[in-house]
Amino acid sequence: MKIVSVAAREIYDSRGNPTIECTVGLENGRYVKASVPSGISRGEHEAFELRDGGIRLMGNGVMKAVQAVETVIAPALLGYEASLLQVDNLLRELDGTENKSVLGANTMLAVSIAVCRAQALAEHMEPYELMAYLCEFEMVSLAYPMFNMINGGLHASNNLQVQEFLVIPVGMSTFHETMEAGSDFFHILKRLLKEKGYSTAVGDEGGFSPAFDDEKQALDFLMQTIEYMQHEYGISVMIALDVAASHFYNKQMDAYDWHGKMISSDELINWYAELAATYPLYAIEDGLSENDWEGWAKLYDALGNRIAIVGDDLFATDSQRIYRGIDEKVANTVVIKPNQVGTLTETLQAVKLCKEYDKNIIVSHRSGETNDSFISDLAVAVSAGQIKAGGFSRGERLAKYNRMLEIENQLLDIMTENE
Ligand code: 2PG
Ligand code: MG
Repeated sequence: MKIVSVAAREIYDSRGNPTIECTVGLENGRYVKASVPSGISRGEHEAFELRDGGIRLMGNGVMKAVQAVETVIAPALLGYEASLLQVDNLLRELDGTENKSVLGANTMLAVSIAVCRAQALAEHMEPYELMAYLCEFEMVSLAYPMFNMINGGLHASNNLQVQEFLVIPVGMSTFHETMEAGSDFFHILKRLLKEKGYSTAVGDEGGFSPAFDDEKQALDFLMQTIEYMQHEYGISVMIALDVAASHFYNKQMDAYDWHGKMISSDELINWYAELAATYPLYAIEDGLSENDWEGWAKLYDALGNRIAIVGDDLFATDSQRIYRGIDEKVANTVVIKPNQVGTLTETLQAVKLCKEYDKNIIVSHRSGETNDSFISDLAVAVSAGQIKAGGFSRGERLAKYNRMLEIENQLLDIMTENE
């Protein structure tokens, strides 16, 4: 089916910053839309995000991106088949750079996702079905949710340097049940915080952001909630941390600024080993800086057989960097974020590489989000081990989890029809 219109506009994300939304029209008279997120703890290896600069909207406007859609991309796509792979190729040709510095990864991704939805619509498929089909994956599965219960780092204004304290309820047989456990956890933690006089205001990703002095306090509150969940409901819950360590790494000193003290990667690794011995720790994401390959190899060597060592800023959804990581044995899990790379085709290529080398995948949102729930379709399409979409508050976070619930219902319906 042919594309008959491509339009874009500037909308606002969950932090009140501008972002781009793209609308694609098809010859059957139907329209589809997509909008893209934006991170604040951005890795330096991510593809280029096109913003206007200047004083309007503090330089963050995306009218240049809107214009790129309307003057460069739309004329090239009109009359073109709504085919994700072909359109992504064309987008990359039109941009012509490795890091998307002409059209912008944000611009390209908005179009790429809209076209994926358009093709799915034309072929009477759900977007997750279409992506699985394009990748030749024979089955799809629902990822486990990782709920971000306490926000720190650049996502909150407290003293926590670790950016995300996530929890993973384990042992449930459906996404619905896991969501119930997540909801209970969130509300029990809220009650505990209130009882101790802490703020229950939330950070950028919908987890609490109390004025804790240090990481231990956050972990203690999580442990109290975990014990309660175990005792009252018989549910086990594990912990994961996104340290986002690039953001307190000091290049000049080649050391990490940890609560005002300069420490080495070895010292951080020792702390992680202590955490792994003390807490029900499932994963550590970005435990070291995005360029500290040597440190990563040591971290993986020390803990890779016990917990998930997860690369986010380190890999930036870039197949070359993922390949280097496989070669240098630095991680067993890769975070996948489409806007780090700019097109869905490249995102799916990164996924395929991970699968070929048996690396687990976590599909992730960004800290600045819209209500677009596309990453849920992506997580299901690629049978990601986990999906990271925030805490248990803020509509733009729940939009992703709610789409997972919807997909679970669809898959259950298909299973019962086939019985
Ligand atoms: C991360 C992300 C999402 P940001 O580091 O994993 O949680 O944060 O979008 O700010 O880069
Ligand atoms: Mg991260």
